[in-house]
Amino acid sequence: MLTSDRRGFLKGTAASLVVAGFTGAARVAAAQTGGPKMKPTAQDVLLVIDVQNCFTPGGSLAVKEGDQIIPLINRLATGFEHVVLTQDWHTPGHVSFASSHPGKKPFETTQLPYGTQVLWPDHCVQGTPGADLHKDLRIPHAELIIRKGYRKQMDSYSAFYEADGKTPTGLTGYLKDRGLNQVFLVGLATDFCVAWSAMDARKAGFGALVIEDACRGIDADGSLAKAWKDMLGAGVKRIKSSDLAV
Ligand code: VGL
Ligand code: ZN
Repeated sequence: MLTSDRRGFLKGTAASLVVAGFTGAARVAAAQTGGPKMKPTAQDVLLVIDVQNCFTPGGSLAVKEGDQIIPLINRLATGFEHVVLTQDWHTPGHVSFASSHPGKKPFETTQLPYGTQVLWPDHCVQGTPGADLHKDLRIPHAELIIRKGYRKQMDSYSAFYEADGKTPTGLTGYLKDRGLNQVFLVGLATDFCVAWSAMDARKAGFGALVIEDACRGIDADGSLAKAWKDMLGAGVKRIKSSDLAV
């Protein structure tokens, strides 16, 4: 039952709760799935991270089951007025590529001026098919595509700040200018670009919720468990698509 008490308890949660207009049957359905669902508002934005050919099966840095989330992302997107996409967008010979460091292999690390860098297979090179958004991604109403990682000497997992933690991509300003204050994240990879973007969203003052079943991770060396721990510590909320009324 949605007593006023329960409403009070839930007041701080994201998005608006679908309360008014529930039929008896809908109310029961909501109760069975663990309570009322969140409905995205006009101040919420869905941030779709790096759903690109390189990160899906057949790509050079393929994330396991990376293509399986695409139908879910397409459906979730219909429930959001505002959607922003990102594209990992590296120069040839990018500093994050193992091939740019003689003697190094993919998934090893190296020290760079901004910190420890994991070295990757070549991926998402500007203007190549691998950098294209996946052909099954269908979000025609997306309002912005933000590219990142385009400086040869600096990586950017995050959609908000490059790997030095201070060079802005411009997304913070864009969202603030448009009055958007809360970000729902989906896409690839949970433990790298999704996690860094979610934590930086908090750092920039936004609410951040990761829809976990609409993400897939790389999980190199325990990175997935660490990413969730770090995200929760930064105030990122971990939700499921079934928590949303979309
Ligand atoms: C990503 C590794 C390297 C990602 C991008 O999208 O998570 N991961 N570049
Ligand atoms: Zn990259």
